[in-house]
Amino acid sequence: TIRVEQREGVAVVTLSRPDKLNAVTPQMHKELLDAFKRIARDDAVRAAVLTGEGRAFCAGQDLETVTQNPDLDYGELLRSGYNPIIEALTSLEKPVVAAVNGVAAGAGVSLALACDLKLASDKASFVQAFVHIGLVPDSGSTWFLPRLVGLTKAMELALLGDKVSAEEAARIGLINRVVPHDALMPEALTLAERLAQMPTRAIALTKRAFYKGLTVPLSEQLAYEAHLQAIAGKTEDHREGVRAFFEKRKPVFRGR
Ligand code: LHQ
Repeated sequence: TIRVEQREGVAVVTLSRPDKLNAVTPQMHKELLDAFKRIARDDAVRAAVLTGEGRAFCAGQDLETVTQNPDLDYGELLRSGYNPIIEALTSLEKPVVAAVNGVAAGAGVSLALACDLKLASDKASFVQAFVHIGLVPDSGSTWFLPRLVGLTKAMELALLGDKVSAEEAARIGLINRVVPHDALMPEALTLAERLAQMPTRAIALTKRAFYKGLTVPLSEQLAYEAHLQAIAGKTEDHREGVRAFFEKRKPVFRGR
């Protein structure tokens, strides 16, 4: 239900149930978690792209799996299905680019929000669909939304569940940038390839710092930055960066 391709230091993960708008099944949970665990372990991969096949990015939970199983424990579905994937994305020590190719709904939006940089096609849209079926935003949406767009807008998106265009999503800071539909994958790959040649350790530590910083007081964050900088300062890539600066040449970072 997903495809993983590898090229030039970049892994491309494609949600692949196009006839179901890439709605998420238990099988897809398993495959996604597996894919990001493998990406985490593979030193040759230094960036990832997450996208969807066909006209949708991801329609969220496959609601057929819900109706087929009236005893389904939703808490458990989140704890064992979605949450580990969201944590795998945010804790991945490599940058992840979301290439939102079409509509994203429910937990499909959450998947995109858990990526580090978010590009969207001009045909993409974002729907906090949960409220339309009497559910709470999940898979991190209640955490990400107010942090990304502020509480005022987050409340509006979640309570009304209106479809937001890619352009509006970029304007409110839900995503980084909108690109013409046909340029989406080329741009996402160019961006990921660029990231794959950057100092991977520093990027990993930066991700960690930002996520921690969202939940701690400044004094604690200053101490954490000092801790992380001590680690970054010992990397080969840091030494190479400084050397290249004085030699007035482009640095060659190896991700260690
Ligand atoms: C679908 C789906 C879908 C199955 C379109 N499932 N078939 C959930 C449950 C429990 C606990 C844990 O957490 C979660 C997390 C969640 O993600 S809850 C939110 C689940 N997602 C939704 O409620 C979104 C439902 N879908 C939609 O609102 C629309 O389909 C969107 C906005 C995604 C796209 O709209 P359109 O472009 O107008 O397409 P469509 O509605 O015509 O859909 C096309 C087909 O895909 C259609 O089937 P059909 O046989 O008529 O062609 C839909 O039934 C099917 N489909 N989403 N999530």
